Amino acid sequence: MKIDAQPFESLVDDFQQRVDAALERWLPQARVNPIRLHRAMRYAVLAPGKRVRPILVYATASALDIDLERVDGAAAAVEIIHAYSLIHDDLPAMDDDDLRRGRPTCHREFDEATAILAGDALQALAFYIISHDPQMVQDDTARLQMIEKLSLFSGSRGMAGGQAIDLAAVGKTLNIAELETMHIHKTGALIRTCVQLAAHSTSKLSTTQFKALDSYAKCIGLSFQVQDDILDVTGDTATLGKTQGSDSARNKPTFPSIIGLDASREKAQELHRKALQALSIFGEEADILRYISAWFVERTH
Ligand code: GRG
Repeated sequence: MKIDAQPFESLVDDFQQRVDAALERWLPQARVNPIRLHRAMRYAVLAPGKRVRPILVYATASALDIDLERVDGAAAAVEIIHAYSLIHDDLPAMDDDDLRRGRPTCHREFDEATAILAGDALQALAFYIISHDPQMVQDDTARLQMIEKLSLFSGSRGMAGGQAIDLAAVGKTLNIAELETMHIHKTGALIRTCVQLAAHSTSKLSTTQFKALDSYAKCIGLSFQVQDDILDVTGDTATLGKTQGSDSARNKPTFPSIIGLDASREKAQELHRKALQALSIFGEEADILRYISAWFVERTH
């Protein structure tokens, strides 16, 4: 299916601006004590990232005709969890990276202890937002479901677990199934959360629709990572805003290193096709989600 990208590009810009405003509202001011910690939190979150995860929250909400202010908190919370994961991932004890989003990593700009604390405090802030935001759906059961999903998918059975598998895999030979399992957790789980948080913001969704959206999210969560691995080989550091080739330099298993570049591209396209297939029960109201799936496999950074 060919989607006319133009109307969606400006919608995505709107979503980016919208989440930036929400993040600004929720983040502690830099002049408030403890100043250094708050500056580090703001530095990491407000750095120029793509805002893929909040965009997905808003896109799912708009496909489901949910008022966007109802998901501002969810959009901010997933981006904040993502920012915490990047801070910790870049630490010397993990990937030991110097560059993130085109800037020095948080521990390089501040110091290791501040970076660890900034990650910790951001994780707590995300849960504060989800449990507190007065604009969110006024249904305690739905709010609890969102807290449950965010904690499950970002914890040891989701993103943090994927990171543990990743660290254990350095220098090892993984087969494609093992690599997929790692990425389904490390990258896919938080992307899946984005769609589910929006879906829990309405009571009008049938189980079939919820499952279809979840299948879509699983496909694009993995395609995003396949494309990330491809870009680690084909991208350049300036465009990526992080060090190109860092995965292969660290001897990390990636899709191109296991199945080759061409098969990796085909894999990304296959996941894109499956994502579109999962959305087949929805009409053109879900075109924004179809566009996002295409964007994930065509992006250059
Ligand atoms: C430390 C608990 C813990 C988890 C770390 C997300 C993660 C798990 C590590 C980041 C390293 C990495 C390359 C993960 C793969 C997911 C990914 C592609 C992250 C980068 O996300 P983008 O491209 O980044 O959305 P921006 O900067 O645009 O937000």
